[in-house]
Amino acid sequence: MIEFPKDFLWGAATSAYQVEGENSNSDWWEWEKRGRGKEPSGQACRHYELYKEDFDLAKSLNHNTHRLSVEWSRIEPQEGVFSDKELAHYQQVLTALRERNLKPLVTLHHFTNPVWFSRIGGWENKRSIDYFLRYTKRVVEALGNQVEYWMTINEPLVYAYHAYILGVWPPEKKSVFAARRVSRNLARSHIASYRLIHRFYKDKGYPAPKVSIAKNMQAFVACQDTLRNRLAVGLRDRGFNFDFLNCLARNRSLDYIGVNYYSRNLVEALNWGVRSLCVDTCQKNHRPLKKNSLGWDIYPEGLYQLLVKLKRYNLPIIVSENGICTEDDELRWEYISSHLLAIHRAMQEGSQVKGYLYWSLLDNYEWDKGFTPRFGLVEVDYNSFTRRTRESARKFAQVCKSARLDNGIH
Ligand code: IFM
Repeated sequence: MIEFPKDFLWGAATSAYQVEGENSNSDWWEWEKRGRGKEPSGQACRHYELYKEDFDLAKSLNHNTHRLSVEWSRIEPQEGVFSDKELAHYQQVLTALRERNLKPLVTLHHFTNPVWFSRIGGWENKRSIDYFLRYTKRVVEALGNQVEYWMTINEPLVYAYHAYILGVWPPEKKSVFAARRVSRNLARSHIASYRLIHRFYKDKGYPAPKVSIAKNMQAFVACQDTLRNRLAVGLRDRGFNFDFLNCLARNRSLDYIGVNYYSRNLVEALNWGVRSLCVDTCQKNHRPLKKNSLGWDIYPEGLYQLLVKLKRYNLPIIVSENGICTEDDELRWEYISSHLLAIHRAMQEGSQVKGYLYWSLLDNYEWDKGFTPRFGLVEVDYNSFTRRTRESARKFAQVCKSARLDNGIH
């Protein structure tokens, strides 16, 4: 039996666009209307109306924390025009969480933008930093009295990679230069927002907030131990996992580190070209592992290794996303429990992990992959919008309640 600290944060995460439904002022909505992606998000999980029921479920599963995002395109549907109605909605959402003793962790940007913002160049535009700052200010003024934990931006490099290099998300660009501009503007926006949020809390006399980003991290593993693969692993680990965090840490803009971890990238660089060193993965099914329904390897060891490496920042860590899409609920529990064991092992070695948030509370809209991948602790029927708690969610609920997990050793 292993034990976690009594004050550990336990819960799940969602993002507005993936669960709320009808986010019709967003660039994603417009993109879907043009027939892009697998299917439109439509009503998603109708969480915009059903949030109280969903938080009742989280409460019944012994969660004490919930990560959510607020939707910029609802709050500022036109440039400079803020919606008091939508801000009031999110105030009610936060009140509903607090009434259930669920600590909110609020993300300001989770992949989607207002249409007006994307029309003026989105994150490529230098002025994106000012726009994001103005939005942050309004949100923090409206919600600051209810929030201790903020995440400014979710997975900045995943966003830049999909939208500006692979070109599979709006605005479908394929330019390394554009992606670099975007990631630079995202980093600057975070740093400016971090400072604004801290200043606001100080001026109001509120206790200091905790502000970070959600950083997607991957385990890069050499398929075969060759010099070229080792070089490729080093480049990817640095470029994808650490450079962005290093920049934020240098600018003293992290109070904790949010880690989103899912899988391993099995590196096999086929030649010495930059593309090969940075992108090629093993296609020969060497070193096979169990996979989720999207084909991602299940590799808890990678989370352990990353958490140990993150000790270099000497900051608290929250695992802000970790989860599996699968039709096999036993595999879901195997995934959760093995990753919790990995976290505990890293904590034994000095990693300051303070919480674990499963992705996701509900089955939801998985971006360009549509509704097929099932990540939820709770199953959603997309015809009737009824919810059904999965067995894995009940097992996880026992851990949340007792802060203990059976590791087979008694
Ligand atoms: O659904 C996404 C989420 O929006 C960001 N992190 C990864 C999840 C699973 O792909």
